This record gives sequence, C-alpha cells and structure tokens, in this order.
Amino acid sequence: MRLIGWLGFTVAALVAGTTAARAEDGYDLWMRYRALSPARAATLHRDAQAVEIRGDTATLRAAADELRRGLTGLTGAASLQGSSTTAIMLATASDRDVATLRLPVASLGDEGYVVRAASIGGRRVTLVTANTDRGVLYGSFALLRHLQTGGTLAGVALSSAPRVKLRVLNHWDNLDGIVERGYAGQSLWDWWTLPDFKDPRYADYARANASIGINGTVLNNVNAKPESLSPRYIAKAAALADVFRPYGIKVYLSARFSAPIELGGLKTADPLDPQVAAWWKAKADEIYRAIPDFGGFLVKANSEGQPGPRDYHRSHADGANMLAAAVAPHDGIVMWRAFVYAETDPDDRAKQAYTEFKPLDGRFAKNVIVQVKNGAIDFQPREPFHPLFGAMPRTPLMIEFQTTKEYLGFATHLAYLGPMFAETLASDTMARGKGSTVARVVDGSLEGHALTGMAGVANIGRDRDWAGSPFNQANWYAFGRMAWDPTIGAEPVAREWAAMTFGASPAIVGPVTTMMMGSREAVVDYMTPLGLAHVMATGHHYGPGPWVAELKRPEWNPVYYHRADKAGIGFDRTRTGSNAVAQYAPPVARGLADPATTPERDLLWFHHVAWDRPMASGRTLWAEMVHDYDRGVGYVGGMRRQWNALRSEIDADRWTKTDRFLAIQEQEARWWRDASLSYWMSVNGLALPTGAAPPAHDLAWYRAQSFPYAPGNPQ
Ligand code: GCV
Repeated sequence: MRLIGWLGFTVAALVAGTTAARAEDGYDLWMRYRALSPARAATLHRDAQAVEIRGDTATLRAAADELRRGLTGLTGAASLQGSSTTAIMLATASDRDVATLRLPVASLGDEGYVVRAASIGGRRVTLVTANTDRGVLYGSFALLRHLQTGGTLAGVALSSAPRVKLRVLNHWDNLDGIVERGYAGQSLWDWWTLPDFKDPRYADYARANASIGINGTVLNNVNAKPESLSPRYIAKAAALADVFRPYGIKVYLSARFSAPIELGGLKTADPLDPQVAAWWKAKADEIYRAIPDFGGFLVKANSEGQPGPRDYHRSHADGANMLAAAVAPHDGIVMWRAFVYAETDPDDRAKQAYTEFKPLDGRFAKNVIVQVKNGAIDFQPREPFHPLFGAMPRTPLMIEFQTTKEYLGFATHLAYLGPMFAETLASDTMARGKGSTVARVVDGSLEGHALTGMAGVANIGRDRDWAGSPFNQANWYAFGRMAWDPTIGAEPVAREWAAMTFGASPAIVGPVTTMMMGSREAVVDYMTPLGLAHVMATGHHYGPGPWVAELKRPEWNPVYYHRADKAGIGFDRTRTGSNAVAQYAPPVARGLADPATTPERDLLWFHHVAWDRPMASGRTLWAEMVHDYDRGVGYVGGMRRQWNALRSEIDADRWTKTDRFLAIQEQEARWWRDASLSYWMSVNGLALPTGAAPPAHDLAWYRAQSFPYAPGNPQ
C-alpha cells in the first residue's frame, strides 16, 4: 500500500510545473479544482486526509495524483495538515479486501466503476473500485466531478459503465501543424520536436480526455499524408501513445489508402492485390512494434479527392477488410468513413452514402466499424439524422460529430452543441419499431453489436484555452460525456460543465446553463432556419453565401441546397424530387413525404414549398423565416445581457474574452440575417413583414465580402 499525504504531492506538482497555479486563462478546463467554501473544504479535508492506492501501476498512480491534485485545490492548500486517518482508497475489485465486500462489479465491464464508503481493514474509507485500473481512473474523475458540482463524501454512491466502447477524438491535424477546420491555433502535436520532446501539455490533454471517458485519439487528419505512416512519424505517434497510455487512451492513425504506392513504391493500391495486402500487413506489424496497443486505422476513402478502393473498381468493404486483416492479429480495428459523395454522381448528395454503403451491409470484417456523420450532408447547424442509422443492421456503425464549429461560426460564436448531439441520438430511426433510436444503434443494443463507437472531430489546438474560447471547451466536454452515455441529456451536462468551469454557485450555473441551452438553436435561427443547409460562403464556410452558384461541382454551391426561386424555397427530397426520404424506414419516410407531417425545423431540408405557405404559427413561410432570423439575433443579444450580469461572478480574463466574442457573434448574427434576407428578397421579390428591420447594406455589399485568410481552411 502506498500512502502519501497531500502536502508532499503539492510540492512535487509545483516542481513538475504542469499544474502550478495559473491565471484563469482557461488552461485548466473543467479541472480547475478551486477552493470550496471554508465549511465544505473543512469537511472534505476531515473526510479524506489521504489518497491511498493498492497496487502500483501507472494508471493507478495517475488516478491518485489527480485526486490529490483535486483535493488539494478543493480544500485549499492552507488546510493541509493532520494525520491520515481518513482516506480515499483506490483498488481494483480483485484486491482481497475489496473482493470480500462483494460489490456488484460484474456489470461494470473493463471501464465502469463504483465509488462508495466501505470498511477496509477495519477502517472506513471512500473506496474507488473497478475491474481494471482504467475503471478506477474513471471512478476517480467521477468522484472529483461529484465534489466539484456540490457533492460530498458523506453517503457518496457512484456507479457507471460506458455504453459505447470506442470514444474517440478525430484530430484533423496536418503534419505541418495546420489543423483543418481548427480554430484554436496550431496543432497541439508539435510534430517537429516529437519524439524527443514531449510537451507537458500532452499529459494534460490526456487527463482532460480521461476525465470525460475518452479512450482513443486519431492523431492526424483524415485527409491523410502518406508520411504519417513513415518510420519517422510512427516514432512520433509512439511517443504520444506512451504519454497517453496511463490515461487509458489509445492512439489511432488516419491511413491514406494509396500509401503502398507513395511509401512502398508499389504500382497499385488495389486492395485485392496480394502485394498491397502484404504491404499493409508489414506496415501494421511495424506500427505495433512501436505501439503495442495501437488502436487501428481511420480511413477516408473515395471522398473529396482521397484515394480508395473504388479507384480499382473494388468496394468500400474490400478496402476496409484488407486493412482489417492487417491489424486483426494485433486486435486492431478499422474505422471506415461513410462520408462519400462523388462529382461523377448526379444524384442528391444526401443520398450517396446510403446508396454506396447500404448494399455492403454484412460484408465488412468483424473488426471494421463504419463511421457515419450525424447527418447526410456535412455537420450543418441542424441536419436530420443520417439514413444509414438503422439501415445496416449487420454492420457496426459509429457516429461522427464535429465538436469544432466549421459551420457554426468558428470559435467566436457561442454554440453549445450538447442539444445537437442529443437531438440526433434521440432521433427514432423506427428501424425495429418505435424506440429504435440512433443512440441504440450507436450503443449496439438495437442490433446486438459489441463493437460500438462515437467519434468527435476535435476542436483542440495550441491556444492557451485549448478550444479557442471558454465555451468551446463545453463541446469537447459534452462529446466525452455523451459518448460515455448517449442518453445523459444535454442540460445535465451543461450544468456540471458550468459548475466545474466557472463555479458551482446557482448564481453562475443557472444563467450559464440557460445561455448554453438555447445557443445552438440561435445559430440555426440566424444561419439556416427551417431546414436550410450549406448556405455558407465558399471553402472556409465562414459567413453567409446563399448566392454562390458558380463552383465546379454542383453540390459545392449553396444554390444546390436551398433551390430558392420566385415560387418557393427548399430541396424536394420526396418522390417528386430526389426521393431521399425513401432511404428512411417506412414510418419515418411516410412522415417526411408530406410537408404537413414533416417537423417544421426540417421543412426546407425535405420540401420545396411556397413562400406564402402557412406555418403552424399562422405566419407565412417567408414571415416565419424573417421571424427566425430575428429570434436568432435576439438570442445573442440576450446572451450578452446575461453574461454582463455575471461580470462579478466570473474571473476577468475569461469574462472579457467571452464578452468580446459575444459582441462579435451579435454583429455576425446580424450580418447573417441581413445578408440572407437581402438575397432571399432578390429571389422572391417580397417585402419584409411590417416591423422587420431592413438589411444594413445592399446585396452587392454582402456579396463583395471576402475572407482569404480565414482559419482552418484547407489550402
Ligand atoms: C477533412 C467537410 C470539411 C472538410 C473535411 C470533410 C470530411 O467537407 O469541409 O474539411 O475534410 O468534411 O469530413 O472529410
């Protein structure tokens, strides 16, 4: 047994420098561990004077260090005195004393945990236990969350196991340090100095991920360079894997399908060519020699110019299975993306992934999981759930969300994505009758899959606050919490994040949660109301561009998506149009086939309707659109006022940055509204409803705006 008082730890931590006291610059994320009220701090100190671990593994040490760090902060360093008669004990369920307690650990799997008071060796302790060290680590973070959000040690009883197996971040980080669709600075990975220099931030990144249950990270962009699989870069990935391992995080790499040609000098990357298969097998063996617990590959193939098996007239299953065979001897997996659409295919872009993948159901190897974006187009502020969910029962499907806000105002707009994740997960595919939710497809319970997963495109960069703004951190946080439990709900997650990030007082948590909960809907309102999509400006997707019509590929043009004309607006995806609705299960398809039974929030996604169509509110469609744009702008004004009222409650640095960002957001929300309305009026010839403010500029002005150096744009 190792028994370490906190004081010793505190000095060590200061020397190590990774957690020394810092200004409130957002670096500490939700792991701030600021002092509780004196009374609560004293009680906590009385009830947990030491952290003890049974066993001596890197993961148990990481868990204990985190608890000591947290307790030191929560109780305030001044209270560090006294003997260690009360303790938090970390031990796996196989420990002899823990085993005698006969706790219900069987259902916890290899990542779940139990935290409760227990009598060990005649002493009352707070026990954190699990079947594995990783479970103990997650339990330790759960206990800290409990304490940070107002809980006490008295009567603590926590127990949870993840419902999803692979909970992975996808970094779209390039080897030159630029992050595709990244708005928080350069890549966190300093590829140049790796593997010799391991920035202490890597460990803090791992802590943050472990605290929310993330257990995998894909280091490089899905638009992958072959060099990321070269020996030099494998060594760099291995160095990161070494840092992440104690935190239960596996490293994965995006693989470029044509790497056998570019790196291996072969003439082909045909997946059915034995030499190609042998090359990948040797490559996988090489990676596993450097990273014994390497997770596997993520692949974007035959999409947006990436090479893939279709180049050789092979199917996506042929490509995925060939890679799967290479990693299978090492228990690796392949995450194969279904985000495909082709310039050669004139069909509705929203249909193409289903058309390509549905016939392949049941043809993928056991260690392949198909990664499907939440919606059928591309991370829009709102999309109906992807029709592939529920449509491939014999294939494990993982869901891919974007936590970076490519289409939602980059880092500056406050948009809490919890409600968006929750909305998709709660959507009912009806594939096996009522209750066949996307969450049940994702957690494997609907179709009986053990290989399950959720991927989040990371919003993390080298900015001091990691995510570009304090509120963007909430999207990283929410992704992790919802990957652990897809049914947890957006509001409880917002509340705990707000408490941990800004302070647990109701005077903070209440208004911050209120701001957050409506913030994504506000973005929908001022950017893409009523089911509009992809009306963003070209390339960088920053700002409005509904007028764009001249790009080479039809589906790159906003006019392709909104189809506005003098008579009406919206994409007809019913039988009279692209018939994309037929890709949903019949009960869902029936509802979506008729504008009257389509939720108004998705109306223009599925239907082309007249500008004067009456809406549920009694307004015409046109008046409703104007109303929604105004509501969105108004919501941002409301957030500014609520944030202003919080000034005395929040530290100056984070308050000021958020205040400035909200000012930018309000200005840009107006810009979105005005530019969009100017354009729609140029198409429909209608006047604004009485009382609606005219746009600040004419359409030509909006069309003339250009942003050549917008961040995150692939060059
Ligand atoms: C990594 C969208 C983005 C691209 C991204 C792509 C994808 O099209 O704009 O930057 O490429 O999605 O998910 O592969």
